[in-house]
Amino acid sequence: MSNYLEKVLAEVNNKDSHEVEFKQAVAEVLSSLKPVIDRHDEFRRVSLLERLVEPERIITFRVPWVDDDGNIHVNRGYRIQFNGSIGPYKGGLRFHPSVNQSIMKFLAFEQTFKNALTGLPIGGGKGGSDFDPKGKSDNEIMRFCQSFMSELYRHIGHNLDVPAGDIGVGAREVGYLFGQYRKIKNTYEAGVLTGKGLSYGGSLARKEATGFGLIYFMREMLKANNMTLENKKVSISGSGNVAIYAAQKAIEYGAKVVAMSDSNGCIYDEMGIDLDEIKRIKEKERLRIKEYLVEYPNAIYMENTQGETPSVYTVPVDIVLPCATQNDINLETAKILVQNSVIAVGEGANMPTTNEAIQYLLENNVLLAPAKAANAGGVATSALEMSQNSMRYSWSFDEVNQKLDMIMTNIFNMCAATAQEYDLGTNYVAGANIAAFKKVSDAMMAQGVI
Ligand code: NDP
Ligand code: 2IT
Repeated sequence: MSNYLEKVLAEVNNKDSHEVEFKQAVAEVLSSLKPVIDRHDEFRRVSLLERLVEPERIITFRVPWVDDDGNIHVNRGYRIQFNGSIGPYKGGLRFHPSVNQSIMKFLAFEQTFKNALTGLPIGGGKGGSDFDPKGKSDNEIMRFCQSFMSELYRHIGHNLDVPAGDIGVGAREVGYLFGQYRKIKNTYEAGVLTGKGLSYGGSLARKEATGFGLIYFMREMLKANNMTLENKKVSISGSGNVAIYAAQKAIEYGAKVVAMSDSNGCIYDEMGIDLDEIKRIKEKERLRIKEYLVEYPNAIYMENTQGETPSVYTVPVDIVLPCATQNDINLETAKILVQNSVIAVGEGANMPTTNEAIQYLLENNVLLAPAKAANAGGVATSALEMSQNSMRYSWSFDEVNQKLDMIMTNIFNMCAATAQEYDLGTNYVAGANIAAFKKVSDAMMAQGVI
């Protein structure tokens, strides 16, 4: 690493020493940037990296709500407006008990680069709460969302900051959030949230976009290495929004999805998983994945054990798609994947692979589709939703899907071309980091020291 990069990284490590995930995300990006920083001393002269790692604004707020028995609870809400140089802050909301400032900052930092890669005019942001939606009634979810928006509304707007979904936040939650925003502001500002329902300004194909986009990226990455998805065995960590639609598109391309998971454990179905049954269990009934055994008693269920490799990564497959949460694949897990001769890993989740595991996978010639490029289809389609809202018009499913495919293909080509330009072979991780950095830094340089 260059002296300048090392200095900035040391400052982050020192200033934000308790923010483990944020430090990890910054180290991952900065460690790729040496060739660019070495060529351009002007970044150091205007303290560009120091500004790049400091969020423009961090908002935290109290979220009180009343459960069905009349008990009062208090959660913490966040919105991190990380970098607005390319457009309004854009990024999802995560409701999960693990949410804290470090996780919010890492997600908003990653989002800044991801959004730049889409080529669309969106800056980077993220938000959420340590609220746990599991086991809550529909009314409790609604009251929580209303309380959350009663504070968030003053910080967002279609030209300012546009939230969407992430873990624990889907169409139901976005609906309640939008309703409360509309009520408080007394205006129909459709483009203030994305991932909306189709009856009130949502975009066709937004629900499918992150998973489909991941597979479009994977298709291009395999093609560039003379392979296809046909007849490949796939395991997918998670069974939420990203996991389900990644599975659907992979199956459409002739792959066989043999394993999927939730936070409790994994199902393995040698015959290929019945995705309609997964949709019923997870999307509709919001049950545990173990329920799959009721219809398919011949499938195998493996419960996760605390501290041990999640079972979904132990099954023999060609392609692995982590679509659950951060740091799912550590070095030990990466070694298992290499032992099992996995060809490719596609990151549907944000930062699912630790930095040591990334290194190990790349050294062992596993093709790695990095999150900030490979899962950008969701936010890209959110930006298409914003376009449609501005036009007061909506495109057909095919039209949106075609645009998504083109965007993902462009992103892959950009990562590959950048890797080639800097002599990095098939290191698409560094390719994505450098390509994204160039876009964000160009916009920041042009706008002066702010
Ligand atoms: P969902 O809430 O729909 O699904 C999350 C899935 O991950 C569930 O199956 C959940 O299991 C599982 N999971 C396992 N372990 C954990 C854990 N420790 N914390 C949280 N979830 C866990 O979320 P999404 O599918 O929307 O998001 C999945 C990943 O994709 C996240 O990393 C998100 O940031 C990323 N992403 C999402 C985008 C989107 O458009 N939604 C866009 C780009 C990235 P269980 O049911 O047991 O909770
Ligand atoms: O991580 C992500 O890119 C998302 N959760 C989607 C964000 C969005 O604004 O659609």
